Amino acid sequence: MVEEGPSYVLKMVALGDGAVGKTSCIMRYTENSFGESYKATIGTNIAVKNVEIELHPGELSRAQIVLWDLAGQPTYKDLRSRYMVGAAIAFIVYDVTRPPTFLNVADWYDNFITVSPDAVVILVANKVDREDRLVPQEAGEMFSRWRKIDYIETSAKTGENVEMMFTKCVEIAIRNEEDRLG
Ligand SMILES: Nc1nc2c(ncn2[C@@H]2O[C@H](COP(=O)(O)OP(=O)(O)OP(=O)(O)O)[C@@H](O)[C@H]2O)c(=O)[nH]1
Ligand SMILES: [Mg+2]
Repeated sequence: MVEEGPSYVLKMVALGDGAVGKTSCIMRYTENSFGESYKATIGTNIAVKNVEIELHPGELSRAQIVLWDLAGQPTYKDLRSRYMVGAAIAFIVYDVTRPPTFLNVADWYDNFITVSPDAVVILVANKVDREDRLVPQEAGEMFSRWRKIDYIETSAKTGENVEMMFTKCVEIAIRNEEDRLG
């Protein structure tokens, strides 16, 4: 018998430079779809995903994940810090074929952690399906060890690790919430 556990509403924000694949990861996760053509996100889009997670054997927790997809283009900088407020989770994405998007990860991280210091953060190396990869795995692992955050390699195109990335963050965020509530 699986019993009904508590339910949670978690705000999750997508961070990272323009065209790294934030919207694509969200689309893969929420609709299991992918598009090759690039349409820059204008301002913010919000998507919702309901999940059920068996964190403790025999007890099903429900979570509604409210995904805030923020535009990565620099013009939206002011808007973004306001949108980061109250996030339980952030995923910071870079494009492994474009080193500058990796070099900006530290800025994304610092800006976010100032606004939401207790949130769960995961670093996402996206587009690992591409043959022209330039940012090695070691670079992402270095950042992850330095800032003590999780690191995962994904492809929104093939779907590799995308669901796992979201599930992992949600599980950690729920555990944190449980600890906080006692
Ligand atoms: N090969 C490959 N292409 C990808 C992948 N993820 C995204 N893309 C492509 O990269 C481009 C940008 O993807 P988006 O998801 O729109 O990027 P974004 O980070 O939301 O960009 P902004 O909304 O401008 O901040 C699109 O052309 C996608 O098809 C991936 O894993 N592999
Ligand atoms: Mg987008």
